[in-house]
Amino acid sequence: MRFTHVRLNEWVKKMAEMCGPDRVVWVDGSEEEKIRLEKEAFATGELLQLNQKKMPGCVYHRTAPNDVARTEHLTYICTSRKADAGPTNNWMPPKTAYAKARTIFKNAMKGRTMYVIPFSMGPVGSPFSKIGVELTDSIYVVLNMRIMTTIGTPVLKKLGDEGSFTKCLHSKADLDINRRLILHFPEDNTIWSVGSGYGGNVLLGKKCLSLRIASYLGSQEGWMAEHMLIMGVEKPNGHIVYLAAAFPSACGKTNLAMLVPPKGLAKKGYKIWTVGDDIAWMRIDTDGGLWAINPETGFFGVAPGTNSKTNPNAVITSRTNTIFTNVLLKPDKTVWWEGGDGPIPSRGTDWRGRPWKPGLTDENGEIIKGAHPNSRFTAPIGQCPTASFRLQHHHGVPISAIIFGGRRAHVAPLVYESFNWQHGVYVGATMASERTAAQYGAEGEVRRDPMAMLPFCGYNMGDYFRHWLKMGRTMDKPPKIFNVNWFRTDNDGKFLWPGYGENLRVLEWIADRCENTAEAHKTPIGYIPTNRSLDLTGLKLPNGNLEKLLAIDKDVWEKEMNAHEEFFATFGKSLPAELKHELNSQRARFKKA
Ligand code: O2Y
Ligand code: MN
Repeated sequence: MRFTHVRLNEWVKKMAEMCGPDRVVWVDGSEEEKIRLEKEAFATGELLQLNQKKMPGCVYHRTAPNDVARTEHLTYICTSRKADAGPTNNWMPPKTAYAKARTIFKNAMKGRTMYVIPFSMGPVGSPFSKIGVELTDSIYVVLNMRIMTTIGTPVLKKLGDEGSFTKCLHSKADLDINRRLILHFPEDNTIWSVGSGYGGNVLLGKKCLSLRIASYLGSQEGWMAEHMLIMGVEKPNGHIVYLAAAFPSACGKTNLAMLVPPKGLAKKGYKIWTVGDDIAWMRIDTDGGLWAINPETGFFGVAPGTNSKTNPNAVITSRTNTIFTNVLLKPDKTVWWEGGDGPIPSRGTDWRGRPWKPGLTDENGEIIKGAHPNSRFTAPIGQCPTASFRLQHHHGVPISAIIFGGRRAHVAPLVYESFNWQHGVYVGATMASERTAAQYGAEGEVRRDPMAMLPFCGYNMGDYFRHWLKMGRTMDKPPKIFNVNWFRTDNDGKFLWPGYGENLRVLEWIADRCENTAEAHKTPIGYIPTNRSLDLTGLKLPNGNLEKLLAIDKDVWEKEMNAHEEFFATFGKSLPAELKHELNSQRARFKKA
């Protein structure tokens, strides 16, 4: 393949001059290349080959102990004006950011290879898709990008001589957290990431491009980049209703995206189709409706807690051709994690590379985990038993409903439908989740996370809300907007709803509402199911639970709406007036009720 894209060549040359690699290799995406890169990484210890009899095509990787999750405090939006990054983002002026990072990138790739990865987020050639080129000194990154996106020659071909692309530069450098920066330059369509070798910090097509840069591009070009799963609910009559759903972390987004229908509903003919588990790019199509693609081709899923009960489809998906990061390595070169299948191994090597056995404690008497809580599997979406047949469709799938959700013990009912798009935007903008005991921080503390985009919106969130409102006005047939809460508890802290596959009962109601075939009654916060409109066939819900799940407590909501007001105040003048109006209208409805 001849490289005829002058701007691309010049940029690669310039970045190589700064980073000083021993060689530059253009990635073609072929199978031979994958085998060659794996072999090289096995030789250096960057990767370990797993048991090929039990786990064909699977490999193992450990990251530095200080480098195990996205580092939000080191993540910046670098716009000329601070106001354009808004109150929810870290901001640095572009000039300062480039200068700071340049000193870290300088000769950071000495003795290493710089890989040039052309990649397409979305099917190559689709009007939804965007091309990026990531330069990296990590084979682990190349192999992950290979699963998560389409890479190599077909993308370069599509780029041609002058196609536009996001410039993505990454170096592990010395993995020093004090010299780690994740920088986004929306005005330059550029991302620079240095000092990390893990996940969202380095797979630059994922959060950095597909959410932060893409949300900015979407606001300029009239489309939406959202932190949402996409799934199809096939009804017994064969009609598939597509939903997009946003949840903060620790709400089971990946599990929901590939849910297994409970027996009763499966027997009726319900089926699930997985389009994506993390990101949705949505455009208004010629029918005036909203259509979505998943720009990714893989899952970067959390391993702990994933098992044949919580997510059988993820277990099947990650049996082959999967990269495991920071999980426990067993003596037979297979893997395990807390909350995984099978018996707890009697010994192994933990995610830090230390000998491990159950019950080991650290100097504070805390149990040492075999797998890091944020350990991951990177697996191709095509291997998922419920993978949608429309994954490669250039216009994606038509979205009938948008679902917001969070983990709320007492506030939100199991499900409610907003009155209209504008009210739905208010519901999304006030989304929140309560911390679990497993999360860092005070248990029960409420964290606002509008549209689950707080760490991922690449521009001022007030303007982002305004963009949502405008998209609604532009559509002939906007999707209906719902809110769900699988985590409501009784006074003893016991969950009222069984969750997992049973969540399909709620999705069924949502799908039926989209087709105007399910009953609801009006409350001050929106429409909720009538007692008989939720399909509970075969579910033994304890007496009284449904009423508790759907209850709306006026006093609790009074406090909640005060919190909304406080949250809105943090946006100052950038908050669209429509959202304050929705809050006031909701208050008035409660007064009247
Ligand atoms: O910690 C990381 O680097 C990964 S974060 C992540 C990965 C896959 C899907 N979603 C997320 C997230 O933080 O929302
Ligand atoms: Mn995510």
